[in-house]
Amino acid sequence: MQVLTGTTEYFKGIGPVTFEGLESDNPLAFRWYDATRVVAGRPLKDWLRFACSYWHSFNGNGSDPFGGPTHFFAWDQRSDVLDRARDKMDAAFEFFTKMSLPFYCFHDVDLVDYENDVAENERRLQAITDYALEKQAASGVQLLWGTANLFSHVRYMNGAATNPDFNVVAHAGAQVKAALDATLKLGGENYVFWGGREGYMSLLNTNMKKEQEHMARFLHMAKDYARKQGFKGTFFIEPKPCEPTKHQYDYDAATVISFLRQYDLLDDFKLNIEVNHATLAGHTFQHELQVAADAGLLGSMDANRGDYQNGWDTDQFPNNLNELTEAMLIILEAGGFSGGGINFDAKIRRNSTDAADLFYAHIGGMDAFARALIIADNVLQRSEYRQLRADRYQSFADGTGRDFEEGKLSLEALRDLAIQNGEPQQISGKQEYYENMINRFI
Ligand code: XUL
Ligand code: CO
Repeated sequence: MQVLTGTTEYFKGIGPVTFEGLESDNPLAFRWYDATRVVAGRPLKDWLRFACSYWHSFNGNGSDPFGGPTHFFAWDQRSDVLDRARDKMDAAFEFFTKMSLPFYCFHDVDLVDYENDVAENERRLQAITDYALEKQAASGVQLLWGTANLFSHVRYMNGAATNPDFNVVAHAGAQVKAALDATLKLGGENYVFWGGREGYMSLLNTNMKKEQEHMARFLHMAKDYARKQGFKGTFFIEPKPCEPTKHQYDYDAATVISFLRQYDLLDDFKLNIEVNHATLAGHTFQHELQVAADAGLLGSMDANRGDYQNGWDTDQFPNNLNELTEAMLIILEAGGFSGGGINFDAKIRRNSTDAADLFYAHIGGMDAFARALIIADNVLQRSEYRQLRADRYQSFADGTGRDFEEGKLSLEALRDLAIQNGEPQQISGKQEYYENMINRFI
C-alpha cells in the first residue's frame, strides 16, 4: 500500500510497517501478519479484513472520569472546523497506509465536529466526505462501516430512537439519514447500529415495550431509506448489555436475534460482536460468536479485550492467544464474516503517549489475530478436533437416535427405549484433552 501523507507528516520516522517474519526483533514490523499468506484457501487479508476505529485512534484523547486529556494531537490545532477535520483525516490516512490497514470505521461526529444546527451538520459531513472520497481513491483504503453517534450529545441523555420525547427521536432520524448518506457516498460496505443509550437507567420511569417498538420502527425506517438510495450492504446491530445505560435493549447476541425475528428485520440485519461486550454480558466472546454463527448472522467483529479484575469496557487491544484461537475456530468453521471484518474498537492507554504507541497497539492486535487464525487452521486440519466433536454425537447418526432427530419418535417410545437399552455407559466430555489440543498448536 502506498503511504499517503498530507502537507504535514504526522507520524514522522515511523513506518511503513511490513511483514518481517519470526526472525525479526523489530517492534515496528509484523511477525505473523503476512497479508498475502494463504490459510484455509484464502489470503490472511481476506479472512481478517482489518479496520481502524476513527474514534479511538484520532479523537480519543486519553481523558477519563478522573482527569482530562493526555493525548495532544498535532492535527487538532486549527480554528476552522473543516481545516481541523481535514488535518485529522490526513493523519488518519497516513496511519492506515503506514499500517497497511485496508479498512476504517467512523461515527459521523468522529469525522467532523457537530453543532446543534441540522443543516449545518449535513453540510460539514458532506464537505469532509468529499475529502474522504479523494483520500480513499488515492490510497485504496475502504470504509468497512459507518455509523451515527446517538449517545454523546446532551439531547440523547434519555435515549435516541427510544427516547420518550418524539422531538429527540426526530433528531436521531436526521443524524442517521446523514450518516447513511455519508456511508453510501463512500462506498461503505456496512452500516452499524450500536444503541448506547437505547435502554434504561430505571424501569420505574420506563415503558420498555413502547421503547422497543419505537426502536424497531426506527430501524425499519433507516433500512427502507438506505435501500431506496441503493445501499446494498448489511446493517449490523452491535450487542452490549449495559454501559452507559444500566440495561441496554441489545443485551447480547441471543436477545438481538430474537428482537430481529420479532420485528421482521432478519433479512437486512446481522450482528457485530464485540469481545468486551460479550464478557460484560456474562458470556465468553466465543459464545457470542457461536450464537451469531449458528443463526447465520455472524456479520462482523469489534476486536478488543477487557480486564479480568474489573467490570467495565476497557477497550484494550487484543493479545490473548487462547481466546483468539477459540474465536478463529468459530470464524473458520463459519466460512468467515458475512460482509464485515475485524475492527479494532480498542484504544491505547491514557499513559501511552508516544506516537509509536498507536502502531505497537495495532501491530500487536494484527499479529495476534493472524497467529490465532494459523493456529486454528492447524487445529482443524492437523488434529482430531473435528472428528472428536463429531464422534460425540455418534449415537444420532443412525438407528433410533436418527429417528429421534427426524421426529419419528414419541415420548412413549423414548420410555420403552430407555428400558430396552438399560443404563447408559459413562462417556467422557474430554474437556482437558480439547484444551490441550489448542495449546499443542500455539
Ligand atoms: C461502545 C462501542 C461503540 C460502537 C460504535 O462500547 O463499541 O464504539 O462500536 O458505536
Ligand atoms: Co464497538
